[in-house]
Amino acid sequence: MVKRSQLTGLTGLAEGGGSINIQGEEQKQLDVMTNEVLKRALRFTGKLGVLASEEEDVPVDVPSRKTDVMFDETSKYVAVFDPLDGSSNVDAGIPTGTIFGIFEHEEECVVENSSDMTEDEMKCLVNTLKPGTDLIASGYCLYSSSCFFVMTIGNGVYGFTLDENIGEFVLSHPNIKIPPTSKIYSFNEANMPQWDPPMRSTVEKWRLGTGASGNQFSSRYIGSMVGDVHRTLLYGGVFGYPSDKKNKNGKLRLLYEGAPMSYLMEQAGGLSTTGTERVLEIVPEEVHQRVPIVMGSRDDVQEIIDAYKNA
Ligand code: AHM
Ligand code: MG
Repeated sequence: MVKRSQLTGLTGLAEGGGSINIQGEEQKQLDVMTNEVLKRALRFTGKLGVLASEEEDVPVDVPSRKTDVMFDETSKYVAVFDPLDGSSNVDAGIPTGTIFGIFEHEEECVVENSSDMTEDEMKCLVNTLKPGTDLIASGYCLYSSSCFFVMTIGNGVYGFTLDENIGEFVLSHPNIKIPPTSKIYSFNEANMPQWDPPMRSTVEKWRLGTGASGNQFSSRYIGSMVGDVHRTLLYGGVFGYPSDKKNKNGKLRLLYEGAPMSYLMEQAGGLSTTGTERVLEIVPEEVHQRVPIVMGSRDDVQEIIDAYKNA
């Protein structure tokens, strides 16, 4: 859909700009449609109990398990996802992606009417929100010059490339390991004056080549987390959206952006921190909660953690 969107009238805002998600962001047509496609595809696996999405106000109980023969006691997984991350870029043909995480969920939430939930029903659904340390799988799909599918099930990171000639994802990047030190940082540098002093001073050192590694850093920033994280995993680097004066929790969402990507990053031998906390250990209190993030090559992220510790 993304690839053909310029030809099929799927560019631009949903409902001519009238569709706003719970976070106050205008939804693009593709945000809405990719969310629907994912919901439907996940539902048809028959293994899904609850899902939470960037484009849904609250966690959603996958309906009619009781009556639908496809659903049985194996419907025990919770899927969290951002259906089209970086969608502000999509009309210009810049890479976008889908981010997902999978949790196990023992308790069954029976929701009678999802548009009018009782407090208990809502509590049950919110209880499905777990810290990243409980993820049993996570990954992303990157829609770029190739379509990549990169995932972990807790034993390393594996990258697949879609071979359109045969319609299959082919293992192209077995056991991805991020280089331990790097020369690339990837932040929205326009926010730098607003960053916390330890963050700012470390990046200033990297610019000058006076940081711990002595490397003179270069800057790469697409503004699409999936693309920036993909490059960071393969080439090494530090990607982030740190806390700033205006946005204490940065911009990225914990549940379906921060935690799944942090799980991948750690599985590839890298680190992911808020500056003061391991991102994977943060227990979400709400679906769309934001979290400051600095992730990537181990030694460089450690330098940021040390700078916060010493501050
Ligand atoms: P989105 O989920 O609404 O697309 O926002 C997330 C995106 C990330 O892909 C990217 O890292 C970040 O927002 C870029 O933000 P900014 O434009 O402030 O640099
Ligand atoms: Mg996003």
